[in-house]
Amino acid sequence: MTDADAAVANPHFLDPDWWRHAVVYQIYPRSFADSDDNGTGDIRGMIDRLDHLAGLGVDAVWVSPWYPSPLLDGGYDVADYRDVSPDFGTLADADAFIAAAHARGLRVLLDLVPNHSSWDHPWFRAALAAGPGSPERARYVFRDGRGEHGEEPPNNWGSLFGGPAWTRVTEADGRPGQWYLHLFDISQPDFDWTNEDVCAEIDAVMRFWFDRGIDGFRIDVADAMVKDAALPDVPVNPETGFGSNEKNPGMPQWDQPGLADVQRRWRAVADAYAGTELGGRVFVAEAYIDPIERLVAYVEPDRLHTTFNFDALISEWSAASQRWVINHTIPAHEAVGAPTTWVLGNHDNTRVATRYGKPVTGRDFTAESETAAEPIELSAALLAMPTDIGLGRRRARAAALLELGLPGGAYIYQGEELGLDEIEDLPEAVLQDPVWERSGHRMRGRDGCRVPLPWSGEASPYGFSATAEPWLPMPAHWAPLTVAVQDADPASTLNLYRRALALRRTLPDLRADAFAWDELDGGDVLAFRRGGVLMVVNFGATPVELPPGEVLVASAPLDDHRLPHDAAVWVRL
Ligand code: TEU
Repeated sequence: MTDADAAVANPHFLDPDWWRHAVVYQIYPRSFADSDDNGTGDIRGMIDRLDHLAGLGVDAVWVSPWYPSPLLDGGYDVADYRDVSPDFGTLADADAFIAAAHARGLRVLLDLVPNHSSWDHPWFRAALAAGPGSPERARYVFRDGRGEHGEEPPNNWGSLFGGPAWTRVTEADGRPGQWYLHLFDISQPDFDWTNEDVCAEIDAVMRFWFDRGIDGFRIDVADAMVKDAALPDVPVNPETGFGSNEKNPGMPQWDQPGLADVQRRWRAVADAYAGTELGGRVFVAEAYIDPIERLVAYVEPDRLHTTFNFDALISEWSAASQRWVINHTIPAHEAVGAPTTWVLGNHDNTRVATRYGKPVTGRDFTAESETAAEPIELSAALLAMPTDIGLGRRRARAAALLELGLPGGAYIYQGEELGLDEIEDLPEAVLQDPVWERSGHRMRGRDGCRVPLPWSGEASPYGFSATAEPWLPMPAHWAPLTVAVQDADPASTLNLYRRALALRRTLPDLRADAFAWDELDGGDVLAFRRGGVLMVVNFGATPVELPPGEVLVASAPLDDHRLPHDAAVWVRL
C-alpha cells in the first residue's frame, strides 16, 4: 500500500479518528466468496471481491475468524491464533488480503476469541495430558466435581448452546477426573483469565497480527473471560434445567469487575502502535450487556474504543422503541466520550429483512423491566412466526438509512446490502451450528443467516463457487438478488447502500457528531437533523409531508414529496 493509493480510495483512511465514523462490513469468510471451487469461501475469494466493498463505500472490514479450527463453532473455536486455516488459505494470503484492502482505503479488523480456545489448541491438549494441579491445567478452568466421587459438575452453570457448561475429562490413568468449564460448546474450553500465561499470550497474539498490519480487533464475548472466583451456583432457567445465562448485574459468569484491567492491558498494547504509519490500533467489543449505561463502561477512555450497540438490533421496528434506544444510546456514549455504533445484524442473528417481516419484530424498549432476549433464543422464537418478506425488505431498506443517518459508526453484515433474507427452512441434515445438537434439537441455531452470498448467475452457486455445491444450500429465490442483478438496477438495495455511503463519506455534516431531534419528530415519525440534513423515518401508515429541500436519498419512491409507510429519506434543507 502507498498512502497515496489509500487516500485516493478513501480520503479518511489515515485520519487517526477513522474508527469514530467508520462503516464496517463484516465478512464471514466461509460464506463470502470461494476462489478454489470447493464450496467453502476463502481468503483469495475475499481478495477477488474486494472491489465490491470498495465500490460499496465502506471504510473497513471485520473478518470473522480465519484461524485453524475444527469448525465446531464456525471458527470461533480457535486451534492456533497465529495462523490461517488451510480451508481459507495461508498466512501469505492473509498478508495479501490486508495489503489489498489497505490499497483500496479499507481498514481491516480481525476477530479475536479470547474467552476460550478450541479443544484442539495445543494448550488444552497439554492441559489434559498434564493432569490436576499442573501449570498447564491452570490456563483453563478445571475443577474437581461435587459429590462423593466428584461425579457432579462443580456448579450448575449452563452452556449458552444448551446442556451443562462443564464436561468431565478422563485422566491419564483412565479414571473419570476433573471437569472443565465451557460457556459455549463442549469443544470451547474457557481460559482462566487470572492466569498470567493467558494474559501474556493474548497480548502476544495481538502484536502478531498488529505487526502484520491489521487495524484492530473485534473482541468476541468481551463480557465473559473473567468469572467470579467462587464460581457460585446461579438461579436455574426453568426452560433448560441449568443455571441461567441472564446477564443481570451480579451474575458470576459475565461482566465481572476484573474485566476493566484486562481491557486496559489490551488498550496499552494497541496504543503502543500510535507512532506507526497506520496509527494506534482499535477494538470493538461484542457484549450483550443491558442496559446501555452499564455497557459503556467498556468504552471509557482507557478501555476499549467502541462496542456494538445491540439494543438497536434487538429493538422492534417502531418509532417509540427506536427513539427510546437512540435517546439512551447517544447520551450514554457522550458521557464517556466514545462514539456510538449502530448494528442491524451479524452471523448470530436472524437477518434483518426477515425479522422486520414478522408479526413481532423485536423487543419494545419502552416496556418496563424486560431483559434482552438472548439472540439464539430470539431467533428460535421468531422462526415459529410467518414472514412477510416484501414488508421486511422495505423496512430493512428504511432501517439502513436510519442506521447510516445516525452519528457514529455502523456495521453491515455481508448480504444486508443485498436485502438477503434468513433461510429458515434449511434441511436438518445440513445444519452445522452446535446449538442444534446441544439444545436437543429445540433450537435450529444460526445457519440461516450464514448461507453463502449470491454474486451472479441464475442458480446456485450464484458465482459464490464456480460449480461446487456450497457448504450450505443457496435458495432458488435469490436469483433476482445477486450482486450482478442489483448492480444494474438503480432502485436496488445495493444501489441504495452505495448512495447513502457515498453521501456519508462526502457530506461534512454527516461526519460531525451533531444530532438534534427535528420538530417533525413524534408519534410514528422519527425525524432528526444532522446539521443541515434532515433524516425522516415513517413507521406509520399515513404518508408524511416533507419540508422543502433536496431529497438526497430515499428508501422508497416519494409521492409528491410525501414519505410513504415504512420508508426513510435524507433531505438537505
Ligand atoms: O457470540 C457470543 C454470544 O455470546 C452470542 O451469540 C450469545 O448468544 C449472546 O452473547 C448471548 O447473550 C460470539 C460469536 O459471535 C458467536 O458466533 C460464537 O458462537 C460465540 O461468541 C462463541 O465464541
